[in-house]
Amino acid sequence: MNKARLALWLGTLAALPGLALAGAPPGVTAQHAWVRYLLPNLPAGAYLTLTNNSDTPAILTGASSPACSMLMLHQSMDESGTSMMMGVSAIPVPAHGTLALSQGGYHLMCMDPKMRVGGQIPLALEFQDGTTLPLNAQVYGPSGPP
Ligand SMILES: [Cu+2]
Repeated sequence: MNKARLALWLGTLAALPGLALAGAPPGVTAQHAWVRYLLPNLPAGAYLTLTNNSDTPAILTGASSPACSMLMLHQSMDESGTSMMMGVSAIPVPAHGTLALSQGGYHLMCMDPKMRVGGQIPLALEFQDGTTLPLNAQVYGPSGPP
């Protein structure tokens, strides 16, 4: 399907009464999602790899989970030898590319985590185009995956 036809098709869908244009971002998948759980009163980092097989960049703009009071987009950086992290508003996944959310880089931060080691938690990743990618993340303790 070419771009004009795709736009026409999406427009037709959006015009149908009561049918919201949601669903997963086309061509975007998540792999190896996991959470490092420490203690209930400490934020838990969530990590995964995003693969974008589409022709356009996929811009991650938000995340949520019932296991977290907030699931924030974070970036770690080295500031003169000290590791810092800050909130970011967007994480781009390049067209036909992958992006690893990892320790020391982009990651998700789960505030007030409600989970147990060995379990799984559901996450929802929200993209700029209004699509949402649901996935499950495996919960590990401080040492992470084996
Ligand atoms: Cu963080």
